[in-house]
Amino acid sequence: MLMEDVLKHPATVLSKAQREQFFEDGCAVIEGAVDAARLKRLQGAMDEMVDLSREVAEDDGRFILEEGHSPDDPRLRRLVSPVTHHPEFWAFASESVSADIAADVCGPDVKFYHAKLNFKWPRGGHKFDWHQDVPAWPHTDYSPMTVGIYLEDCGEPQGPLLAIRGSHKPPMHSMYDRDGNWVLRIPEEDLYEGWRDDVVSLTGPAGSAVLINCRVIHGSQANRSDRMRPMLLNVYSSADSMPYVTNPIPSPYEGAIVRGKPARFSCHDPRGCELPPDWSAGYVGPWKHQTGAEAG
Ligand SMILES: O=C(O)CCC(=O)C(=O)O
Repeated sequence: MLMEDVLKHPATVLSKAQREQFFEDGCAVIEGAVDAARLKRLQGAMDEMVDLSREVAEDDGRFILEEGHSPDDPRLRRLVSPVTHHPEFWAFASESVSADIAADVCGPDVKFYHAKLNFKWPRGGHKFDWHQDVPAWPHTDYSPMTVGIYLEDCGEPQGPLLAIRGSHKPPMHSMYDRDGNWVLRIPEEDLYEGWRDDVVSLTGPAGSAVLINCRVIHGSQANRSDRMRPMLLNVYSSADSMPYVTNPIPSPYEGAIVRGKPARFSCHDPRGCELPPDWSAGYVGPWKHQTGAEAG
């Protein structure tokens, strides 16, 4: 659904100002979005999954490990598709404020696409280079967006998500380098003059929701602190937005309608989208592709 049609529907959880900020900037932070009881359950599910990772010695499609990971000292970069591995995560993605927020910015009919739980372990947690999300998973329109939830407090030292305000509006950058390799990375020298003035640091206490438009340029720094930075990321679109490449993070819930009803007609934005490599042979996660990041 296109933005002008979304705005014809009243918002249910976002204020008018928050919704306008999201459409104008391509990003927003909603503090206190997740209630204390739900947050505790999500943290419990996360702890259970981290415990399970102790038995894992190398990336296995479920966990992407950070170097130094061991049974006594688990260090993770990502739990791939948390909705597949613990019911609490699917309950959250489908029944909670996460889907309500998506409905406020995607329109009343909302489709789930995929999820991930990104970690930045204390004194580590790799930086994420500047990139745009949607070239990794193009859809017929640009309604897809991510609801990110900080499961612990996230201030500057923890490596919060950073976004370049308004960068969802101009034509998108290529996620390939000059040699044609998919790098999911925008070199800073390719950004416009004065871009640093538009960087917003999306910090927030545990339970904050960070909203990210699928075209907005974003990234994050390493975690310089002694506290972990877990961030749950649920990706949704309008029900009438159709993905047309293999989902890099498939799950049994891909395409589930979590608000409203399924679409009868697809929505098409006239702006095309750069295509990613073929993910049908598997997806290794972004770190392997980003120049300078070690393999995950
Ligand atoms: O975890 C982060 O800091 C960045 C996440 C991100 O940009 C992504 O998954 O696309």
